Formats: sequence, structure tokens, C-alpha cells
Amino acid sequence: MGGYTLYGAEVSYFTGKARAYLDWRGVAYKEETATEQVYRDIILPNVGWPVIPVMKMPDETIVQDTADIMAEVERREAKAPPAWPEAPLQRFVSELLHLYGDEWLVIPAMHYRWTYNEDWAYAEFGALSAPALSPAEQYEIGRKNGARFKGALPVLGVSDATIPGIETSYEAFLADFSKHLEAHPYLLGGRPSLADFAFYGPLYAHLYRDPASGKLMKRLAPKVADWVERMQAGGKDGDGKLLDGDDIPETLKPILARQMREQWPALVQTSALFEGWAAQAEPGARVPRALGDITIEIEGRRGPAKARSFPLWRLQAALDAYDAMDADTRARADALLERIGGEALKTVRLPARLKRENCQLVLA
Ligand SMILES: N[C@@H](CCC(=O)N[C@@H](CS)C(=O)NCC(=O)O)C(=O)O
Repeated sequence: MGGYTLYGAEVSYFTGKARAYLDWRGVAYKEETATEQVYRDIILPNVGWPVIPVMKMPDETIVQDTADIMAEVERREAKAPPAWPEAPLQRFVSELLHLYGDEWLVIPAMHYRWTYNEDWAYAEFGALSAPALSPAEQYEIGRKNGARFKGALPVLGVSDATIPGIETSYEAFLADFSKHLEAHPYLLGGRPSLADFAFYGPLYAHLYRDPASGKLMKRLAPKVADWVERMQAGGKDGDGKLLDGDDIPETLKPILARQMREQWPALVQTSALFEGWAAQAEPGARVPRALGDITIEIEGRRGPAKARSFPLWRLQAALDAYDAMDADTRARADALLERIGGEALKTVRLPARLKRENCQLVLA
């Protein structure tokens, strides 16, 4: 049997997330750059669409989606402590922050990359796709490949109307996260867990590593840059434990409150469009990547975005964690939700369930 192989890229958000998890988990794996050849020979035939990261398991099974990769490695390795916190309120909060890191911090990550690091990104994209070519040839390839990613900006809701709000929000997020890091080395205490891996995707691959963005982070939030570096080193510097008593750090509440203000309304609009789509679809039908148009609002700036369906999948995981709680935990969760402006999560549910099949999101 072979070992684990992670196909991805240093510039890639979700490869960063998977890598941080694997390094913390301490499993032996190799990382291979997703060149054009890797897309052609491994990713497209097994996954069906061009996406990274993709993980080959020791038995050659191919897994896509970082949550599935992590869950599969957790299952195979059965190591302690687990990446998903066991305490029920911490698990729920982890899934909320997972949803935020994966599906909302992508907005500042992509905005800063393509507004302030565009040429650099083209060179990087070209170098990883065609490592043997000259820098000029790589730049041309990078422009072509990068166009697909830059093209995601309007889908995410990055526009002239929203950019000032995105920047205000990101800077405030950095301030809130810095305050948290003064009190705790990681999001839920003395070791990384699910939410840290999800935050690392944007905060490393784009917002730390892209040169102009990294400069901004180091200037405004050196503690966050330090967290990135500690995560990069495997996240082993804390006391190895999450907070006792299923506690949620006080300093996470401003971050969660921001998520409720900004991301929740987008999810509610997306869920309403999903309802219309699901009413016409059969179980097993592939959910379209976008379900229509929504309006997002960030720090008072409103603008159009696409109703991306994938965030509903992460939301379902968070709601499932809430619904699995016993009465005492639920009372603590409800008090937290009231504090962060998230009361709606007590009762609002997705109109239909989702599941994953063959690396795709489908109607359950
Ligand atoms: N939910 C997926 C997202 C993966 C993803 O969006 N990867 C990006 C690179 S960081 C990509 O390849 N995107 C191509 C696309 O969305 O078309 C995961 O967690 O693995």
C-alpha cells in the first residue's frame, strides 16, 4: 500500500486547510503540485471537475472536499485528540466557524488577491501549472488559468459597491482575532481544531502568503501572522487541550456576531432559492453550484452575489450539531446564539437535506 498523497498547490486556499490539518495530525503524506498533467490524469477522471485539493488514500481511494479528506484520515488513523471537538457546544461552534472560514472569509481572501496581487498571482498560477516553462510563458498560462479564479469575484459578491465594506470588515475581523489570540493560542484553546484549519485556508494561502496582503496582515495584526506561522509549524505549541467544561472563549463572540450579521442573511436567501429548486428535483439530483442571485451586505455596503449552494452543506453540518445536543447543552447554545445575534439558528432549518455522492453535492 502507498501512503497519502495530497494533490494541491501552495496558492490554494483549501489545500492550505488540508495541509494544516495533516501537519497537525502528524500523518506521513506527500504533497504533489496539481500541474496540468495531474488535473488531466488524476483529478478530472476521479472527481469529474477541476478542483483542488484531492487526496489519494493509502488504498488508492480518491477523496475530494477538505471536510471529507479530514474525516477520512481521522477515521483511518483513529488518533487522539480528534480534529472535531467532542464537547457538543464546542463542536457546534467549530462547525459555525468552519462555515465562516470556508465560505465567507473567501470574500476578503479573493478580493485582496485579485485587487492587490494580480500580477503576482498570474506568475504563481503559471509556475505551478507548467513548472518547466520560462517565466514569460508561465505568466501567459497563469493569466489564462487565473482568469477562472478572478472570475469568481462577482459570484462571491466582490464589486465596487461592496469593496469598502469588505475591507472595513476584514480589518475589524483581524482586530477581533488578534484580541482572541492575546488570550488563547488557538480558536478553542490550547490546540488547533477544525475551525483553525478552516481559518488557515484564507489566512495563509491568500491573506498571508500573497505579498501585498501579507504585508497588511503583519502591519495590522502581527498576532494573526504569528498564528499562521504556528499553524504552519504544526500547531503543537499550546498545552494540547481545548478549553475545559465545553467553554466557548468570550473573545470568539465578536467573530461569531460578525458571521451572523454578514453571512447568515446570505445563507437565508440561498436557502429560499434552494427550496424552490428542491421542490422540482428528485432525490439524488446534483445541486447546481449557484441557485440564483442574492444581495449581500457587509458593513453597510450592499451588492449582488450568486447564491452559492455549497455553503448550505457546511450549514447543514452546523445545524446537525445543534440538533444533536441534549437539553442542557442546548440551553448554553441558545444563550450563546442570543449573545451573537444568531437566534434564528434555533429554529430555521434547510428546506431539504443535502448529501455528498461521488464528490458532488446532491439532494438527499
Ligand atoms: N469545498 C471544497 C472547495 C475546494 C475549492 O474550492 N478549491 C479551489 C482551490 S482552493 C478550486 O479548485 N476551485 C475550483 C472551482 O471552484 O472551480 C473543499 O473544501 O475541498
